[in-house]
Amino acid sequence: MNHSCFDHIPKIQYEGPESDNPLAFKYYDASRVIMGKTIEEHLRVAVCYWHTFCWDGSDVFGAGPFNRPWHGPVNDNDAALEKLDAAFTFFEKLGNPYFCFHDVDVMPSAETPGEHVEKFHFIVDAVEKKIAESATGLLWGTANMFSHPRYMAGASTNPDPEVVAFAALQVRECLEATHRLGGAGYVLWGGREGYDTILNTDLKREIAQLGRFLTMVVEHKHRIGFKGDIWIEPKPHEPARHQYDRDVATVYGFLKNCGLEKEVGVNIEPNHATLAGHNFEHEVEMAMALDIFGSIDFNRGDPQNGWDTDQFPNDLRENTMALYYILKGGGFKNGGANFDAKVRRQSREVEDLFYAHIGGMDLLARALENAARLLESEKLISFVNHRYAGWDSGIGADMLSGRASLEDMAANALDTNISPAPRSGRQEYLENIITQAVR
Ligand code: XLS
Ligand code: NI
Ligand code: NI
Repeated sequence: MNHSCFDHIPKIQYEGPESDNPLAFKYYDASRVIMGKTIEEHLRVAVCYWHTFCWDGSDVFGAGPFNRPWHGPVNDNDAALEKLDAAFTFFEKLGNPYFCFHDVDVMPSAETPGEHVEKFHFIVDAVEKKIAESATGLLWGTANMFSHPRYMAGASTNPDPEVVAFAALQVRECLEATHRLGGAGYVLWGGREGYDTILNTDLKREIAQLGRFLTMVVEHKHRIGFKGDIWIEPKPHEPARHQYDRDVATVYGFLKNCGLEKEVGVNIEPNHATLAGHNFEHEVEMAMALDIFGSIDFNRGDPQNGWDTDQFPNDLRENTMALYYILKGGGFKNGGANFDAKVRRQSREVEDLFYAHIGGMDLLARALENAARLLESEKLISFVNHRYAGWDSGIGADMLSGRASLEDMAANALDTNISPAPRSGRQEYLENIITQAVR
């Protein structure tokens, strides 16, 4: 059933860059082909359930001003079904091919383990029907193991194994639901896996718990035959002072330590990258280099403060850079472009949800075109290849292949009396190439 709250919103169409219609795409032309794939196939856009359909606009200073037409007074089965109607009506109008959800986003509130399972199953049945009738599928699912007070000291890293058992129940249920709903991936964001003070924390034990839990999740994935990917979402802090999944490189070290680097990848969020002191493209390229690139939670932070403000992306240069490295690395496979972004608190009308997503999709389509042009021109790549060309043969190639030892390298330096000439890194020249490519 369609929800009537969007009756006044037309189906969002592509009208081209000259259009003045705020409820139309200017750049996101879903079926346009770029480098052999349509824009829709490249980006695999997803709308997130939590910020868009669950959040009521509340912040730490006050109650939520949104008053969404689909938010009932109590979060029971009927309210969950109404929210589901609203979500799929929104997807139909926007034309996004995917969505993402946490278990608790879609289901009515539940307290006990039995209640959780019963209520989750009830709504997953309804979600399955919706997906079957609509053009929007599931990109990824995840379990929310951070909002309920039971998780205040973490989920799998909790000092109390009973809390970990509850987390195991949620993950088992949500992973199985994701599988059943045809999801392409399953995400584990660290939530409260970290700590606020070392004074009450057995760090070594917590890391062991985290590793064992992840191993159990991977085992279960194989047991049920889920063919999608599992991704960890790095974040350096917030909510905990120290989060174990700090950034892509830290996650990789952790995966290596557990022997799971071939099993688990990363879901990168630009606002988390900047909180970790990196930029977006650094995290993308690091994941590509380590072969753990999975998916992206597109958003942006505020350069002047240190929070996860989760604003919709609007920086064309930043996103051109990120998409360049995504395309260069082969693009999305199971992953996609999820908008883990929320409208500002005063943007309280349903139109604002459309403006936000239209803007984000237009931005990504434009950034994708820029990135494709950059890649096809080979300007950056040929510069970089030339810069490292010395490694293709001679002592450089011998060192990398393991044929040359430290001794061989040192002897080579003496024998050939090397005197390497300093060369320009040409940063400004390269930045100008980006300036020219960003349109
Ligand atoms: C929070 C995270 C969260 C994950 C899903 O900062 O971005 O929204 O994406 O649990
Ligand atoms: Ni996220
Ligand atoms: Ni976030």
